[in-house]
Amino acid sequence: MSNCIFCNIASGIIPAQKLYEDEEILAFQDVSPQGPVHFLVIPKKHIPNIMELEVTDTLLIGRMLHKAQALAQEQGCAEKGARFVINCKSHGGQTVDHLHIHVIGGRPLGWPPG
Ligand code: DGP
Repeated sequence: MSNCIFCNIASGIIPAQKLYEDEEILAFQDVSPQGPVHFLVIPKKHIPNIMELEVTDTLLIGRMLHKAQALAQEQGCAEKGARFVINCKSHGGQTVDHLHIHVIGGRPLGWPPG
């Protein structure tokens, strides 16, 4: 989608600090980090949010989660862990309407969310 920020990052129109890329998925640093570690994992194809995920996307979302885990480990989160978050629509606090997994770590995080 031409007016989607993350589609434009995936296609290289908008620059980002990329951590990983293949034909289906992209991981990059969040522009507004909420911890020493904060990156996003997105599908390159435009899926607006997790409510729109299809059963045919099962392998894709599995690969995204596995890549989120691997990158979190690379960034030193294996021992103490991290937060893996998918915000969805207005009540979930989603601000960019392109499915993304947040990985936030490097410090203790509070729970429950406000
Ligand atoms: P959410 O609220 O779950 O939709 O999170 C969207 C995240 O996307 C938020 O943490 C900030 C990040 N973000 C928004 N615009 C950009 C951008 O242009 N570049 C990068 N790297 N991150 C962005």
